[in-house]
Amino acid sequence: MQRAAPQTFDRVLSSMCTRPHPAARNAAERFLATNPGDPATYQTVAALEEDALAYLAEITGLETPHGYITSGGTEANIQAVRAARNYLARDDPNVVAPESIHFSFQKAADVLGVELRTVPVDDDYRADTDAVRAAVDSNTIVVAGVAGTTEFGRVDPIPELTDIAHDAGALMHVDAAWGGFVLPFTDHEWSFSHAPIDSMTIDPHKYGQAVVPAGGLLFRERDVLDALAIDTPYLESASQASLTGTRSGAGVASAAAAMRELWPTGYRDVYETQQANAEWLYEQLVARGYETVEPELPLVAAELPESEFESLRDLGWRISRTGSGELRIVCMPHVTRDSLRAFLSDLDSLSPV
Ligand code: 0PR
Repeated sequence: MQRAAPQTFDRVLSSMCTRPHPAARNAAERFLATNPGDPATYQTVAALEEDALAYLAEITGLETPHGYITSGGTEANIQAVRAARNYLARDDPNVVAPESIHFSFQKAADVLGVELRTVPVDDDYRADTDAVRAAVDSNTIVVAGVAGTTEFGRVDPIPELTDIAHDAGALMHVDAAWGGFVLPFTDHEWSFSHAPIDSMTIDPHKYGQAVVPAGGLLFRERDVLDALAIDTPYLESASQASLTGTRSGAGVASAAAAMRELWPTGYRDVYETQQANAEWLYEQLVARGYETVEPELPLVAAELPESEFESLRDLGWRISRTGSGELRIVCMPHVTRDSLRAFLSDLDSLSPV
C-alpha cells in the first residue's frame, strides 16, 4: 500500500497549528507510550508536566501553577466552566461571553447543562463591557474573555471583565489558547499579572510549537482545580482532574521541551517576525484596495470576493473565512514572507490591478 505524503506547511495560511519545534518532536517520540493520567506509574512524564506548568505560569504571570496539560483548548475551556460550576454550585448556572468566543464554549454549555449567554462585540471586535455587565446576574458562574480571538486576533478588556465577573461573584476565565505565546511581548493587559483572573487556557500546540495534542489549563487557586478531581481508587494515583483518562505523554513531554527551548527568546523572535509579516500583508492588501482589518496580533482578515477565495483554494492555498465571510490569514511560525509574496502573486494573477 502506498504511504501518504507527510504534511507540509508551505501553503497553510489558515491553521492555528504549526510545524513542531525539533526538540518538541523528539520529546514526543520518546514519550509516545506514557500516560500522564496515571502520574504515580509514569513518573518521568509527570515531572515533565510539572515543568510545563511552571513554564506556563511564568509566561502568564501566575505565581503558583495549578492546572494540567490538556488535549487542547476545547478541553481546557470545557474544564474551566466545569470547575466553576462545581466550585460555585449555583442554580441554573450561566456563562457570559462575547460573541467572538470560540465555539468550544458551545460544547461546554451543552455537555455541562450550563446556559451560554453571548453578547455583542464593539466596533473593533472586542467584548463590549456594557453588554457583558448587563448580561451577568446572580446565576453567572463564569465571565469569559478572549486574549487573541480566533477570527480577528483581538484582545478583550480583561481587567474590566474581571471586575464585572467578581462584582457578580463569578469566576473570570481568559481564553489565550492562541494568543498566549505572543502576548507576553506586547503591551496588552491579558494575564494573571494584569488582573486577578481565575483561570486561563493557553495552548502549547498552537503558537507554543509543541506537537498535537498539548493544551494548557491554569488556575489561580488550587481549590478551583480541586473542584474537578474525581477519586480513582484502583490507580496508584488517588485522584484525577483531567477530562480525558489516558492522555498523551507525547503532548506533555513536547510542551515541556518546546518551552525549555523557546521561552522567552525563541518565542519573542517568532512574534516579531510574524507581527511584521502580518503588518506587511495588511499594507499589501490595503494597497490593492481590499477592505482589511488592521492586525493587532499576527492575524490578518480581509474582505475578498467568494470567487477569488475559491480560486486561491484551487491553487492549493489553505485559507479560511470568518463567520462574517472575511478571508483569514494566521501568521503562524511556519509562514514566511516568501510564501506570503507567492500568495499575493497568485491573488494578483486573478484580479489584475
Ligand atoms: N480557543 C481559541 C481562542 C481558539 O482559537 C481555539 C481553536 C480553541 C480555543 C480550541 O482549541 P483546540 O482546537 O485546541 O481544541 N482555534 C482554531 C479554530 O477553531 C483551531 C484550529 C487549529 C483550526 C488548526 C484549524 C486548524 O487547522 O479555528
